[in-house]
Amino acid sequence: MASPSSDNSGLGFGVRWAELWVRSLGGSAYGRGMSGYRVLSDEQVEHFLDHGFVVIRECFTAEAAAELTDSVWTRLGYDPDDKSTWAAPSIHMPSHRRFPVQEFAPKAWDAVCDLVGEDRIEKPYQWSDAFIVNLGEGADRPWQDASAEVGGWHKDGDFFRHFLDSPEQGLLTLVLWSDVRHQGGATFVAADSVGPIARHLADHPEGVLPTEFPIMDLVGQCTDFVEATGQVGDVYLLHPYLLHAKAQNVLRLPRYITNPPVHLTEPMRFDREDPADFSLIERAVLRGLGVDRYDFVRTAEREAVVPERVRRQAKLKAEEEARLAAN
Ligand SMILES: O=C(O)CCC(=O)C(=O)O
Ligand SMILES: [Fe+2]
Repeated sequence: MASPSSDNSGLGFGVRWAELWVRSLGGSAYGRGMSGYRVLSDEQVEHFLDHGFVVIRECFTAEAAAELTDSVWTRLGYDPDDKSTWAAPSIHMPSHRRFPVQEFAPKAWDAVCDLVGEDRIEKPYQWSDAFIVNLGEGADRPWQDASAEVGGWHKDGDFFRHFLDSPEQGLLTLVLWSDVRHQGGATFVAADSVGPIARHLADHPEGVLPTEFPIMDLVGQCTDFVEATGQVGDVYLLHPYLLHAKAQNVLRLPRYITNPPVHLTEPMRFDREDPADFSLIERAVLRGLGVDRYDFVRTAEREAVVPERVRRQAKLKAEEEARLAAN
């Protein structure tokens, strides 16, 4: 019996040649790997569908991060060497600078394209220096592992009424601007929350306001909890439905992340003619609902919500600008 490698005629040879050719391109940037994706491996795709997230390591250097994080202490008005000046345990800072992800972190950009589809990403797709700094959240109590019982679980998107197909938050992203260690102020992720959220949104075609999710009931259905640790430059790309919570920072090592959403150019679709057109985000929702297709019919208008965060961050920004000017 001829082995596949000895088959130099017809399809076998052609397939092998194509594989070598694609490999020589690195399976990214110029062409797609055999999996059909720019950077995601088949294992990462399966991980995303099973656990709702993937980690893309080393998307930018520590030096590139430092250029943006260097001014954090001036902006905060705290002394990095004197913890007694760290007035707030965690701070959601406003943004001063925005920059294109495609140039700053091309690997992360390619992975977002793999998950969402490049033409479905609202442009410009930018990140910023709106750091979420965790200096010592819950440092006054003993460490608790991730579970449904720790506080703070939420779904991101405080600025719109949520529907099953909402385009406002197409992907949740955790960009690590510092090393993030176990017990050092990471983010907890409920990795099996796509199903509960998908069912809740499918049951509510009239939409759900950000404050209206029955969070304890939803997170109570979850058992797969992850602490999103990593190194500076790592990027967690998470399904927009994933419930998550700020973890304690009992180590009191300064932790900086950002959580920029990806906006979609159009609502998600769960009834596409050709199943190959479903994005991985849409496939994860269908898997969560346990169906191959779903005809979602919205029964209320989309609605923007202006969260209190906007006013708070405008005030913080003015204070930060005054400190930067005085420095
Ligand atoms: O600080 C964190 O780890 C999470 C923050 C977060 O989830 C948010 O601001 O929406
Ligand atoms: Fe969040």
